[in-house]
Amino acid sequence: MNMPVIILGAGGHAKVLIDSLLTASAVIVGIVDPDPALIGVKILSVPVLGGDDVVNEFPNAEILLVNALGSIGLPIKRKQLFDKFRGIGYKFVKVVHPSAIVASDVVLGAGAQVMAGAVIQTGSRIGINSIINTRASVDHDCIIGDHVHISPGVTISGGVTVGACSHIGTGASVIQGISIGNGCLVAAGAVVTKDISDGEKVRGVPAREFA
Ligand code: JB3
Repeated sequence: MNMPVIILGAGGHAKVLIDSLLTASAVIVGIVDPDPALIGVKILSVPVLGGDDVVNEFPNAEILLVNALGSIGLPIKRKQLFDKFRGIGYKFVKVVHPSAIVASDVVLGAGAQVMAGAVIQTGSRIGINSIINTRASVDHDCIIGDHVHISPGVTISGGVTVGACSHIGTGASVIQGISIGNGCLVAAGAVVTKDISDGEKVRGVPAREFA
């Protein structure tokens, strides 16, 4: 990474991303966050500079962005933030923690984030702005769509498809060959053994739909 970066958001996910970026010797200019009470606060030595308007002070050809807004449900706000800045020409950097194992042929979309201890096996593709969180495992030939959050400790077996804007909760498991639609929510700890349609929410073992 040879351009300085700005971090969008000053919460828990930001802290983890900053740690990863500092490990990779990235130059971090600062953090932006809408909460005025955070101005001047430092996260791992990186200061909060102000709100999102601060980004506009940096030409989009001279800075890269990191979307540090996480999500505990559907990643709608995270997608909106990404789209807002991408729409005015800013680029999002991929973040891959040095301890992650990513097979050589894996394709990571713009702004994809692969956190510590994650494993992504050969033949897989990760969409733009998606998170493969701490110690999650995505096995061979999986297609993970755009703006997806694969939470910590998730296990996804081979040949699984996850549609755009879906959230797979902490510790969930998905057996081989399953297709999960767009905008789906898989609750923490669920075991998915059947395909899931667009917009469906499932939980439990085996996973079943809930309202
Ligand atoms: O489970 C794990 C390992 N990580 C979770 C992550 C995936 O999602 C984490 O525990 C949290 O549940 C969540 O992380 P996140 O988004 O960092 O949550 P939180 O600690 O609540 O911080 C969100 C920050 O984003 C707050 O400081 C908000 O003010 C800020 N924020 C909200 N909207 C925004 C915007 N920042 C910017 N720049 N722009 C916005 O529009």
